[in-house]
Amino acid sequence: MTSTGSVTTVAGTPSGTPTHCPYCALQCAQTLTPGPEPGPDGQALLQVQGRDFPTNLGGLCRKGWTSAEVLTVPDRITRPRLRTAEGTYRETSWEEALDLVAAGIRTAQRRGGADAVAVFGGGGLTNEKAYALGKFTRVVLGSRLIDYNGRFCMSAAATASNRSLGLDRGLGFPLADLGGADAVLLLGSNVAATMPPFVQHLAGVRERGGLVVLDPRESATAKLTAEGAGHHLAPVPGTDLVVLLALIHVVLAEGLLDEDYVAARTTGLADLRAAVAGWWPERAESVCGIGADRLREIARLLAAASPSRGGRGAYVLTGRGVEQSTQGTATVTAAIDLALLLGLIGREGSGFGPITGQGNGQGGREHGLKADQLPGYRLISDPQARAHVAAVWGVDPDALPGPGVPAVQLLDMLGRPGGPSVLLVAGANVVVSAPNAGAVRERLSALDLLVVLDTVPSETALCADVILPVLQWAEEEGTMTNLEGRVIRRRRARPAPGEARSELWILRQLAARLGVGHGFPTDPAEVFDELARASAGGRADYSGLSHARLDAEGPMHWPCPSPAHPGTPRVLLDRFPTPDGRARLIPVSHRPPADDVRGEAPLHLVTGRLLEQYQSGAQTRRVSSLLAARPGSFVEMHPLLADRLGVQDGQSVLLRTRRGEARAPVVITDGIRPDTVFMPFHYAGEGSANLLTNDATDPLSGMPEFKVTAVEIVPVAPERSPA
Ligand SMILES: Nc1nc2c(c(=O)[nH]1)N[C@H]1C(S)=C(S)[C@@H](COP(=O)(O)OP(=O)(O)OC[C@H]3O[C@@H](n4cnc5c(=O)[nH]c(N)nc54)[C@H](O)[C@@H]3O)O[C@H]1N2
Ligand SMILES: Nc1nc2c(c(=O)[nH]1)N[C@H]1C(S)=C(S)[C@@H](COP(=O)(O)OP(=O)(O)OC[C@H]3O[C@@H](n4cnc5c(=O)[nH]c(N)nc54)[C@H](O)[C@@H]3O)O[C@H]1N2
Ligand code: SF4
Ligand SMILES: [Mo]
Repeated sequence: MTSTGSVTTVAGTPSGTPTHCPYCALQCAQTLTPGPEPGPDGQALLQVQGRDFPTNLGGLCRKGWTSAEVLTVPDRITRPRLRTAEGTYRETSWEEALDLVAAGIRTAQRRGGADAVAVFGGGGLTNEKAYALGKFTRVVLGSRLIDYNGRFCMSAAATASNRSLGLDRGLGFPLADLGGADAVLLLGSNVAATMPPFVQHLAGVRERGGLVVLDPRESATAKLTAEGAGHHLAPVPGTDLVVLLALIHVVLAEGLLDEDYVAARTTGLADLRAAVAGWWPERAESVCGIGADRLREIARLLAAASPSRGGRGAYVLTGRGVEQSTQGTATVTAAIDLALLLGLIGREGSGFGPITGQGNGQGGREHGLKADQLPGYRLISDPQARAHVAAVWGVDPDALPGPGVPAVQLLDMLGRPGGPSVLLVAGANVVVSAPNAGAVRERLSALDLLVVLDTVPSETALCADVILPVLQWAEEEGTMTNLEGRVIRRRRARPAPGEARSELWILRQLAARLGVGHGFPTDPAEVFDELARASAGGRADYSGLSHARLDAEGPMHWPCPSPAHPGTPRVLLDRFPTPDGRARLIPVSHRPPADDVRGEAPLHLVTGRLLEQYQSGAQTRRVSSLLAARPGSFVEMHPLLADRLGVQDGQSVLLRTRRGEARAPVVITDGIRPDTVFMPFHYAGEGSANLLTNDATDPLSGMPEFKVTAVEIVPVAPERSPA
């Protein structure tokens, strides 16, 4: 066993079930083997080993190593549950639970029409489950109201990529390509904590001094720039777009652009030039707080890495730090503009890409969980797309509903006059992870019927009238699409616990009760074959893939339009899928965050992740070693700020924003700007960060403003310990 920091690798190729980690989009390869110990359910506990794969190179992070524990947590739900009049739950049969859900749906739709029932999906669901859920919503419910937690994650990057490049595949190249570059610009991404094995791909660029990290905190990733490995820029939160406009300004003013590439492969240079003319570095400095000379230095470093100036290549990558903002699409657009000016996109050894977060955040949007999309990344408003998908589904195109609304808006409509009165949630824990979570909890309680499909009693499941127990990860067959657009196989290594059932079975049962007796197969391979047909000719074309082919030939990148096609590791090499084949340079302008950091709420609250916890914590707070490592919420602040507020390390503070209040202990660190505090969002209860966050959204993508909130902090008198 070798260990490099938080990544541990096991040599050798053990026998067992080859599959991938349940959590993030890196989808590290694992081998699961039954161990000698029986679990609480009498089945052998699984042992996890890292397996060699291009993204993780055999490594796993601490969450991956401990992932098997998620399968046997003590409060795993194994039978359907109904809420009782007393507000507790009783177990029931599938018959009773499904009959009740179907009756609730029928009653709601009789009164309020098709859109009286809404669906909220998740980016952790397999492609097969995501596809079936999208089809169920459009065909059986006939409702337009479906969206998913990927809206909170990838929507700004997807909107910008589609608009500028005509395609959104997350990374358009294999991750391993980063290894050869001279520069990597990481915009608001903390991969050292969020995808630890990713860091191996940054070794080359760090050796050459070219890693540039933009983050108001000295994150684990920012620390990787120390000792000559690169640069950490800590902007005022919410001013990333100004940093990018200044970098573009310098590239244009100093003639550092790749003129041939820009002339041959893009349009819009004149407008972009005009838009950035006013963002000379000294003016940018006054807004973003990063020195003008440093901005010039970074622009020159990136330009020198461009192949057009003799460099080995450069990458511009975005994370949630810059995307989860009311100007998320604009900021990603500027990142793409910069990459285009330097001639990086669609060129081997260079590139641009957002780093997809959830295990299947990519596949979820490709196969129909997003309000405006049909399978194959087709637009639901496009008549040709509707005709194609309707033919595969055997329905009249006119019977398909139109586009729905983005997640934040959908949650806000619940239980209001004219809004949905029934909600089905599969694969999300919105009362912890949605912005302004206090208001979301209220909306859920205004519903006539809330149905949550989950493996555990998450905080959202505990708001439900009906909880349906599902299969997860090592209990099911299916496919996932990772951050590189690589389609991989998820394989079963353990029997279903108790009476838990796959969503595929549940949707088939509900469809039958609602009068649709066909079109919902329960074999994932069969669902995949239909999904492949539905995607044929679409942007995300999977029609050359099948479970059998992926098993025989290994993971493959989409588009893969025929059984003989080898898949497409690198996209956009020859042309952009826009009407004229060119990428668009798009001018964008800076707006400050929706919350005003002044007066009553004078500090910036930024939120994000810890290595040892995943998302809402529904899974990882139930894994004993992860909970022990990170037991609860906290607020990180600079010693200067702690002094000013008069608080000590470990002391509790009250945080107040326009949305609500939270309480958490202080952690003092000098790795953060003195005008900014940081909270992880993994926790429920009084330390829940999303009680504070802003549900204002980006007008183009619907992405909420998770990352920057104006906050007031008040010390709470230390409680006297009982005598
Ligand atoms: N351990 C762990 N790993 C995960 C996850 C998890 O929950 N836990 N979730 C997965 C998912 S779904 C996702 S989306 C990815 C997310 O992966 P990342 O994007 O790497 O994660 P975050 O911590 O949300 O945000 C990254 C950084 O943005 C910074 N930031 C905050 N505000 C700003 C700002 O205004 N400007 C800039 N430039 N930076 C800012 C934060 O300080 C933080 O360090 O991680 C995936 N991997
Ligand atoms: N303040 C703040 N808030 C944020 C963010 C932030 O950076 N800051 N990041 C946002 C981002 S990027 C994301 S992706 C969201 C994620 O936020 P959530 O939607 O809350 O994500 P998870 O905690 O992954 O929830 C997944 C749920 O699905 C369950 N589950 C697992 N497997 C299955 C399955 O196969 N089927 C079903 N039906 N259920 C399953 C899990 O037990 C869990 O309850 O949070 C967002 N919220
Ligand atoms: S980096 Fe992501 S996929 Fe890899 S082991 Fe950790 S959580 Fe799992
Ligand atoms: Mo995410």
